Amino acid sequence: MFRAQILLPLLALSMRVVAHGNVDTVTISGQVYTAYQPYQDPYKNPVPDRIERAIPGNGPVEDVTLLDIQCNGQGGTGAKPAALVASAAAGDQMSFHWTDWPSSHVGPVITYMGAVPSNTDITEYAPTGSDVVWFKIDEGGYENGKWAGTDILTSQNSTWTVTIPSALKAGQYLVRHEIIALHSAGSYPGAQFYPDCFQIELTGSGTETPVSDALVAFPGAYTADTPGIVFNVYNGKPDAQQSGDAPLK
Ligand SMILES: *[C@@H]1O[C@H](CO)[C@@H](O)[C@H](O)[C@H]1NC(C)=O
Ligand SMILES: [Cu+2]
Repeated sequence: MFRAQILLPLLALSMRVVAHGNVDTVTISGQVYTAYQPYQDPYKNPVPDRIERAIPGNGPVEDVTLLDIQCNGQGGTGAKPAALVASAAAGDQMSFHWTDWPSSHVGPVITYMGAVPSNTDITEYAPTGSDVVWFKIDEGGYENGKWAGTDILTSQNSTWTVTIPSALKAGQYLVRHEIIALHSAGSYPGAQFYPDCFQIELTGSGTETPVSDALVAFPGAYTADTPGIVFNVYNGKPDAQQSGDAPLK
């Protein structure tokens, strides 16, 4: 009892100073882009144009019911469209380089894409929570004693690389790349979501679109009951149900 009373304020203090993280550069089809810099861009004049939608900082979203869970944001407002669009070809690679990721923040690294409606431009499109447009193209979880988020990421120069499905139909897409940190996820709320969204224009001769069963909305994809969102990392292995890419049709 005595010990707990002393430890609690210390813990609270250390949680405030711990660094989290965000994507700081992204390489798409060989072209390197500076990601949105939350601690620099807003203070520049003019504010630089980016392919990434603005994020409020390097901290997490924890409420899975807010629009913020989609592309990051603050206070439920979500993220606004960005000015630039990266060009990519189906089958090409995208590499996300994260700022130093704290070793305590273990969890999966997941990437979704979302097609922009053909009558809309991506620089004006922000999906609502009822737009069921997102499909998973990549996920790393826990395998052979290693977490994607931290162990693998750190061993790869803080870089996560995904391949755009080669059969995917050309057009504009949002790319939502996230780490879910599970170090406090034993109960909800607790899991920490760190999503970053990028705007791409896909070329190529692909004709396929995701099957409708594979599509989710943000918010909506994650709930307080989703396996893997409530998870005790200190007491077992993660549920494998989140793995696998979305099937295309
Ligand atoms: C690590 O990634 C950064 C950002 O992409 C890059 O500038 C740097 O050259 C990489 N380092 C190595 C050793 O690959
Ligand atoms: Cu953190």
